Amino acid sequence: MQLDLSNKTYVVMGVANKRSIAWGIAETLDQAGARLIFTYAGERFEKNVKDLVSELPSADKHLVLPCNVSSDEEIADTFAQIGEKVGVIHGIAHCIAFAEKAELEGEFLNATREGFLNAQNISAYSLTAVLKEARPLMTEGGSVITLTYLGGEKVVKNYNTMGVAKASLDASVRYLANDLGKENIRVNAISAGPIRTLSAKGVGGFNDVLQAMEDHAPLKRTVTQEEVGKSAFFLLSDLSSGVTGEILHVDGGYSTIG
Ligand code: KAL
Repeated sequence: MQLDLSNKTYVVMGVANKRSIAWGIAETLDQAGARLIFTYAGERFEKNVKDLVSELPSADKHLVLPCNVSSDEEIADTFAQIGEKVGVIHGIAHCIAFAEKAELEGEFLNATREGFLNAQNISAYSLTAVLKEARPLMTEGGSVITLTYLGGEKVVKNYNTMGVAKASLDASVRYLANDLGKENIRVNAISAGPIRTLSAKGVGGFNDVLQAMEDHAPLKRTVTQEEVGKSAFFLLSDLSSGVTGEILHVDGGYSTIG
């Protein structure tokens, strides 16, 4: 069993700022000694990510690259660069989702074809698209995680089109786990409880969801980026060597309450 990740390399996709769950995961992996490759969505996040990474204790060994996951060419290009620069990778934290604001309020029935497909494209298909390019670099086996949410399993007010995208992501995790298990590549998801991130900003009802956690979750509180980071460490490391195709709820037990 290996708790030290100093000879491992992970790709962390989707840091927007220091509140990002992806950043909580990155800090945990950095502390364990891993080498990290960060990918960001567009120019507006570049400086943020580079500044944050430069503050990590092991900043020197990490890399920061752009990757717009709506483009197959960009994904191929990013992973080609990763292959050239580091060779083998041992895992990925895919922390990427998007739905237009209009899709995140009122009735799900108002979803537009374009909004629905865009959410599926960025939030669900991107995991498969990334794994197509990452697979040839994972020659020593590995572990991949993505972030999902309860709204893909149950109806959560306002989550709407994103809920359907998360259901698709959850199913993708199971099919990808089945495809890649023979190569000792594991694929799992963390279903985090609500955390105040940039994604959550400006979408209706977020405070009510936080309050419901404090009132009804068995732990009677919300969870932190660090707690998701610790569970991500479990899933990305050898500690979870027998776990794949799983959705791990890091939500203070909220999803168990009827
Ligand atoms: C029920 C909850 C309340 C909030 C409802 C919907 C949340 C949807 C998440 C989705 C990823 C948010 C967006 O895509 C927002 C986007 O339209 C505007 N924001 C951006 O473009 C910013 C700048 C970038 C960084 O955001 C993204 N995503 O690229 C759900 C809560 C309780 C739990 C949450 C927040 C779940 C989740 O999926 O994030």
